[in-house]
Amino acid sequence: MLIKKAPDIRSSEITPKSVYLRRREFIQASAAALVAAGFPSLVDEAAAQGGGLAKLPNVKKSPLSTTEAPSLYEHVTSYNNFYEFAPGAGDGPKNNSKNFKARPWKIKIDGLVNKPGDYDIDDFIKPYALEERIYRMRCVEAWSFVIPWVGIPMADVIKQVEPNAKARYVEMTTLHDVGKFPMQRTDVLEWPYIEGLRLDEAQNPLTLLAVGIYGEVLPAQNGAPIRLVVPWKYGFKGIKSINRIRFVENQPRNTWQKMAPHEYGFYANVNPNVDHPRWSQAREKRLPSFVPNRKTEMFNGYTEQVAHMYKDMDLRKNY
Ligand SMILES: Nc1nc2c(c(=O)[nH]1)N[C@H]1C(S)=C(S)[C@@H](COP(=O)(O)O)O[C@H]1N2
Ligand SMILES: [Mo]
Repeated sequence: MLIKKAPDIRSSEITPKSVYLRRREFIQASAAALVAAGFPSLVDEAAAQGGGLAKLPNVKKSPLSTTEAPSLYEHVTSYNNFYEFAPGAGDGPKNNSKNFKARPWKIKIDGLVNKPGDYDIDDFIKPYALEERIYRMRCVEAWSFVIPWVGIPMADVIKQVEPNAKARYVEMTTLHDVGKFPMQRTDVLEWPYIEGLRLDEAQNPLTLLAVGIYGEVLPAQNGAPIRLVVPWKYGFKGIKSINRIRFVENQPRNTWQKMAPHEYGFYANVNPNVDHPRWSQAREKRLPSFVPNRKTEMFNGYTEQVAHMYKDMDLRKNY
């Protein structure tokens, strides 16, 4: 039953693209008009962009950032995947989240830790140093972006809460609240959305709990107020709007693995050599281009930082 549902979801993913493309033409026309009027191009200004949301203070730049130019804020915030707001990737999540309120928000840390806790989101964030990390991001559906995240290294949080010797995995959950997330009234996915990492993956220096993009708080469609960022894995691992982080002994069953286990696994490491059952993963479309004009790199280009975690594993079997 769940497997039959999955193709229905995918056919609906085709529609938003044409809407998005028309929007893109409009944005590019506006950019051209600005250049003609003597203003610098939007591309040059990408690093200075934002959406007029609250600025995050005291953000330290990180040496773990890529030197690739960030994508445009407008693109990163109007082509999203967030089933709690709209099925399929496109501008649905942006359009359907206009009234979303990311505060007040509670977050729970529990399971196999010495220091569990229930926090208000701002109290949770406060003790940690915020970093800007510009990462390449790659969706399992072969689109990609370069996004300047602002967040807390997850390793810092893990150190603070002290998982005990039995903890081997971290399970993360999206808030289940039909008042905030309209699609949770439907059964397009099993709610709440769940993701997980092995403890060493969660402790990897690249793993971030993001609270912002482009120096500002996260817009709703990008996962406000806090979401996971693991740049060497396919996008679906990056669970949004987290309200629970639980330390567990057994591998969590993540949402997309439940929906279609033969297509989406637990590890979901970006791998150009292992095709998705229905399409190639060798190349990618760096949005706003919809032409697969870039080669996808092993671990999305983060081999040096992450390959050691998988050296004894068959990555064809553990997809
Ligand atoms: N709670 C929740 N998290 C989610 C999703 C979702 O539907 N619900 N979609 C995932 C998928 S498939 C992708 S590609 C990324 C997209 O993140 P972005 O929209 O910020 O680029 O979010 C991931 N996190
Ligand atoms: Mo995705």
